[in-house]
Amino acid sequence: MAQELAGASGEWFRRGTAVLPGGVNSPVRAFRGVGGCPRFFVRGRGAHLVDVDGREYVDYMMSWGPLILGHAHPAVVEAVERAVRDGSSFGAATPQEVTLAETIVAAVPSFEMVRLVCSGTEAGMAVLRVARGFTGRDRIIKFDGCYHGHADSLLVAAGSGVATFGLPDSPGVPEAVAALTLSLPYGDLQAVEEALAQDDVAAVIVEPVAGNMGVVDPPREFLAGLRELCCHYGALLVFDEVMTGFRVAYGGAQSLVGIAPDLTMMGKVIGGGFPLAAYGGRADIMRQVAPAGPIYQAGTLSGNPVAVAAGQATLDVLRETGPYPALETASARLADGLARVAREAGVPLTINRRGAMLTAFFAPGPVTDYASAKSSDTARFASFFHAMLERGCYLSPSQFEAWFPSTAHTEALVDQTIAAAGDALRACAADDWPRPTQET
Ligand code: KE4
Repeated sequence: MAQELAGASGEWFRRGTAVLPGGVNSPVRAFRGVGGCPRFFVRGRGAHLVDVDGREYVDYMMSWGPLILGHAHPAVVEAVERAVRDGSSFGAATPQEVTLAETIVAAVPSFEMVRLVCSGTEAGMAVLRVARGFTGRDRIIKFDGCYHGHADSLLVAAGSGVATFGLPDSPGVPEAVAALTLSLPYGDLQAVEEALAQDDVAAVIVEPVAGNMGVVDPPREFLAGLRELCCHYGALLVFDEVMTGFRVAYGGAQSLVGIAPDLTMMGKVIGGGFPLAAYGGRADIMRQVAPAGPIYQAGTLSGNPVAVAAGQATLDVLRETGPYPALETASARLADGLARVAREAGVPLTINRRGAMLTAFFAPGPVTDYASAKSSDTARFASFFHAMLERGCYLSPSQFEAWFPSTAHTEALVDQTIAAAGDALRACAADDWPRPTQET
């Protein structure tokens, strides 16, 4: 694969592809969705990233959501430095993990108990096993376009028909496992009721605000309808708040919609940029988790003291400073500005936003589910992504991801981004949406 690669990033990408699958440690980083050479970064500070060539960018990918306070926030850095001086890992209980658990339980309305793990995927694996163990049922319902990590039961595509059970969404996922998961259209309560009436289902798992098809709010009564249906049919309702938790509100999306799921998985913000995630909810369910109960789940680095220090510092700053009104103002300014410059450039753009997470779909819209999200012009997104890269703005390298403004994204940086976007859109339209300069 002949590649003309840009600068030192190109050299690191060439070296990386020799020893890392695709040159990266997580697929979306490889720029396959936008073409060109992925950037390799050496430093983050506030709202900015600096790459190996010394180029600085205003960052909206923000490590995919954890960095709601920006890169290298002083309170997080100081807490981590202090913690690591006392040792990096004990593999034993620490007071700090109890304190963080108390903080999370106090913040999230449906939490009576919580278990700390190391990634959203691990939290997803755990909530499914706990739901299956608690209900004695095997089937799971998820929704098209929602992503809950790469556990086998959750890497499942929609069946050929709405009612047919899942098909593996990756080689290596056994058909027998995929067949236990049904993926339904996001927002389709009737499909959910038909599925729940047809089979005993252990859990319905949903992103309360979708972020992995791009940002999509569910229909108004969808979540309340899921709550009612799960109660009626004895399935557990699981909210995946890995992305929304402590981002859209201190208590997560569930605190905004006033719905209490039975279990919730969390990640990203609660780790403050370190490998820390969690799952929790009703005490009667969580008490079934080993060693309190028989459902096994474990982890060498679960509740790691350094990661816990980063998470605690992050949640403490969020609780003490209450940045959500300012995040809402800055994110709304950004969304409105992007919509304005797209109109001025004559480019159909649909901006979906919930709090400090938003997506600019290259589609006339509305974008209300996976099918309408997939109608976006990904080629135009790719051109726009590279035009913004050239103008010093780093976006999430996929049309089907979100922008994650942080408290470090000042009004001046937002206005700078809007101006860059207007210039990028006009340039792309004038050049008929060029493909990225470095072909992969
Ligand atoms: P992790 O295993 O990546 O920590 O979490 C999985 C996960 C679970 N639930 C939701 C709602 C998520 O958004 C994620 C992970 N998000 C992706 C980006 N949308 C992480 C980026 C990546 O895969 O590299």
